[in-house]
Amino acid sequence: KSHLKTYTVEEVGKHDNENDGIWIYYKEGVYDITKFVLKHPGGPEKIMMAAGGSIEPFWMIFANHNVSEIYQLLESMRIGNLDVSKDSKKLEATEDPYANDPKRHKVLKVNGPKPFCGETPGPLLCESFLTPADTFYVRNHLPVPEIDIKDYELEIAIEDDTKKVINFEDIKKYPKYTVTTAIMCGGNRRSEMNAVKPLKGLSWGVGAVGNASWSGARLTDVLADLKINEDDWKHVQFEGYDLDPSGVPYGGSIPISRALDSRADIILAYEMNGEPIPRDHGYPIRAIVPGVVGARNVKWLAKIVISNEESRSQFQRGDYKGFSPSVDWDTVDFSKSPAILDMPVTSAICTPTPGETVKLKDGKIPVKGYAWSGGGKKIIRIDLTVDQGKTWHVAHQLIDDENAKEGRHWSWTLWSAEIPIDVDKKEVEVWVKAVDASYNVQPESFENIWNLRGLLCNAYHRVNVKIKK
Ligand code: MTE
Ligand code: MO
Repeated sequence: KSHLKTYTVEEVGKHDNENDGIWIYYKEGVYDITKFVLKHPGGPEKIMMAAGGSIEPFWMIFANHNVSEIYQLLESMRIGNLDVSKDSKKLEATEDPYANDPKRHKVLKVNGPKPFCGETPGPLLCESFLTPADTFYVRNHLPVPEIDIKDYELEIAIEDDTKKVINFEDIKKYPKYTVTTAIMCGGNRRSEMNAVKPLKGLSWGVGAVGNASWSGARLTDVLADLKINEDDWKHVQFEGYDLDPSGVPYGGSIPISRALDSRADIILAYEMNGEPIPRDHGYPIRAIVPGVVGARNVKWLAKIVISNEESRSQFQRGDYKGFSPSVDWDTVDFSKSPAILDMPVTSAICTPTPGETVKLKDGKIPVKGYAWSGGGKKIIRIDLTVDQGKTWHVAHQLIDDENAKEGRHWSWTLWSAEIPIDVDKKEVEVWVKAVDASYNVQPESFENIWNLRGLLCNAYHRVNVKIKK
């Protein structure tokens, strides 16, 4: 790096716009990111916050950048060294914005420490119909906000016009309604799609999903006195109390027709499995939108906006969307795909785990897992094969929410099966696919559903198992 020019903090600071070029510095390197800004997966606005300055404080917030690929990418844009000698402005150690995050259960497999992202191990997942809050997967995009329940406020607005501000006690006054639903991250099972062709994003296994009972006020009850006409508006936006460094909250939105449909069972939840919602899962109030991608279940709910526009959040408009397998980061246009709402049918084998050795019992191996379909569609069948589809076995035991009404099967289905294995087999690949009430079936392979963000990863789940006689 010694042949490169040395720049002062002031010189870098002049390059904070397209005309002069967009530079940033990181530790002792100076980088020209002008061409990269538009390609930034997190959106150009986000990376522009660092223009002309240090990227370090932002990477402390968006700590998913702390991976070697990103350091390499940055290094490829290096144009110089930062003058640290006479640079009195050397940044003092910035305080860790995640210092106040809650403690997590050790069993969660950490996919990213800051923001915290951790999943439930498969074998634990299929042990209980209701996933305990402590071992429920966590997907945060920012530090967990610290909220004192006495100060908690929820603002409800129509476009820019605040209609009311209610507190925690006000929300508890509405009839208490309980809904049992799975929540699944749009990137669940991404590691399998990543194996086909590398993706950007957290490498989730099968555990970015959980099923819990949530209690709170119905959204339709809370909105009732606003007398909203469904034909006048298009979206209901949710904003969280978690803010990025520029003060923009996490957000998401759902269509107005869904929000105003009491049978969509959307609630402003204050309990998870009968207890106050833990901090990681949205304390004190979180939106529960059954059947849809995890991202719209906004935690630490701060604001609800009735609007003609979708949420402006990056996570609504610039992420959590699907694309053709041929679209890459140079050609992607996020405005061209609709935001994911209902999730497609999926299933996964939770035991045995990939590579596990299983002992034959009466010539069979036991297999357990989950299945789920978005939009309230019931799971009607689980098919398994150990011979690449020549013979299919139907899982015999299905545990789901027996009380769920038609079209409101929000919970997952846990299933189990014992599959006969040929005596001479030392190794088999177990495949599973689920069928939902609309006879939607999972796609066979990841090749043809690959998409650059690694979302909607619902191809057959295939697990290689070693057999012990
Ligand atoms: N809400 C807020 N305010 N901030 C977030 O980062 N993450 C979303 C959603 N709601 C998120 C949020 C995503 S992408 C998912 S998958 C779920 O919360 C995860 O919920 P959990 O952490 O309770 O499992
Ligand atoms: Mo997610």
